[in-house]
Amino acid sequence: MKTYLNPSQEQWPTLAQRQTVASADLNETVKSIFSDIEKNGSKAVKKYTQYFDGVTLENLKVTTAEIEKALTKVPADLKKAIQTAAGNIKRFHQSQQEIAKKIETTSGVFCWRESRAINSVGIYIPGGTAPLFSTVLMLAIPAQIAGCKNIILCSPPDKNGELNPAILYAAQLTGVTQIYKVGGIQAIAAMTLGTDEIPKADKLFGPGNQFVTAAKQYAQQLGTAIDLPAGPSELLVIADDSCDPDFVASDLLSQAEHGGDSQVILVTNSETIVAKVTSAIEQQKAVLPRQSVVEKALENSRALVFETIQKGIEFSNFYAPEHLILAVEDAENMLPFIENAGSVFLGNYSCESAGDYASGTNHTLPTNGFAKNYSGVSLDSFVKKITVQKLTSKGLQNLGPTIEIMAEAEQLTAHRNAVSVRLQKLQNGDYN
Ligand code: HSO
Ligand code: ZN
Repeated sequence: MKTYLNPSQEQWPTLAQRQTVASADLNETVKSIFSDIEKNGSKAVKKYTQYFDGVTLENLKVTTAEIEKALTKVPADLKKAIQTAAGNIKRFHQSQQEIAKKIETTSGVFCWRESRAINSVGIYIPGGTAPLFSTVLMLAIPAQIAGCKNIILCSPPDKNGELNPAILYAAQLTGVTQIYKVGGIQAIAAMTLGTDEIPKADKLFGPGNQFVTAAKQYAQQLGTAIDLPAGPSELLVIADDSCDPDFVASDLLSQAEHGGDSQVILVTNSETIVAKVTSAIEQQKAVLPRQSVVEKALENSRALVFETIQKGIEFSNFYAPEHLILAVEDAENMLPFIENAGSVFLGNYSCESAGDYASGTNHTLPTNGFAKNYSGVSLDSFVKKITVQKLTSKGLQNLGPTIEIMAEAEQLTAHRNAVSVRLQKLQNGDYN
């Protein structure tokens, strides 16, 4: 980790830069797979599964028998841990349910908002080295609370044509309605377009590699909503003398282990802390199984020493991290100064892993500076808000003249008339 002492404001944009992955232009590939799947449905999906995942599948849908078999393979303690996490995630997302507040803006004019679930949501769970069954919890639980009718899950099959048992356990625990053994561009295309086997989703969720990301972007162009612009994981830790360098090192490593493109940043007011954290990183790293991934991530990570923690917070707001740990004295009092961050962790005991797995908050968060203008996934991501109004005759009499004047000024006479015909009849005594 390279250290910068009191970096000037001019250096901030460079220091806030994320690694730019030279992403191949995948658009043509994405388009051709989408159009093949549109024409040939699940026959095409199976063809790509054979080509990209190396397995020939007769059925893409995971059967009840397969789920039951998988459930026997998940160790009891893992099942229990998943249940505990699911309980907390459920409680936190249930607390986001809004009770419609009806307000009277003018006497006799009532306005309110109601939530309705998005009918069909598609959840993509990547396969590969780390089977993210925790992401199943983060996406399916709020979908279930929202009342989404179809909760479709797609994940790439392994070489034996199977899905990770913990993914299946989490899916059946959280009310996923259909599970398919499909990954990559073909999964996103199938959920965007709908096939003879896989239903069409109204909104797509979940992380993925550059193929999945490109496919989700294309899906968005076709009118299917997506959760967030995807990007590699990141963590910024602000630490002062009250921190424990071992804790800080463990947090930085926990995020660095996600991928070589992850970025972790230490912001502090003391060079001694940088030295202590760096040596703790060296020690802890030595026994990590994903050491090479961690090392790659640390190459594009940095330690920044500012004169004051306040200045460090300014940098953090500029960087807008996905995750922000405040390992500082009186962390809670610092919170009002935090303007841009996906999720904040207060004090020495709030490790990022808690939010990744089990405390209750969602781990699908804005990366790459998008915390400046996006929120993480929440119950809101699975609903639409419908506004409703009701005007009584008195309400229309009170507000009508305002509407008439505005419509007249916009030269929209029919708009004005919609008020005038009513007011006229009310004045005539046609209605009471
Ligand atoms: N830190 C990841 C989520 C995750 N961590 C899943 C472990 N499993 C989101 O940035
Ligand atoms: Zn993580």
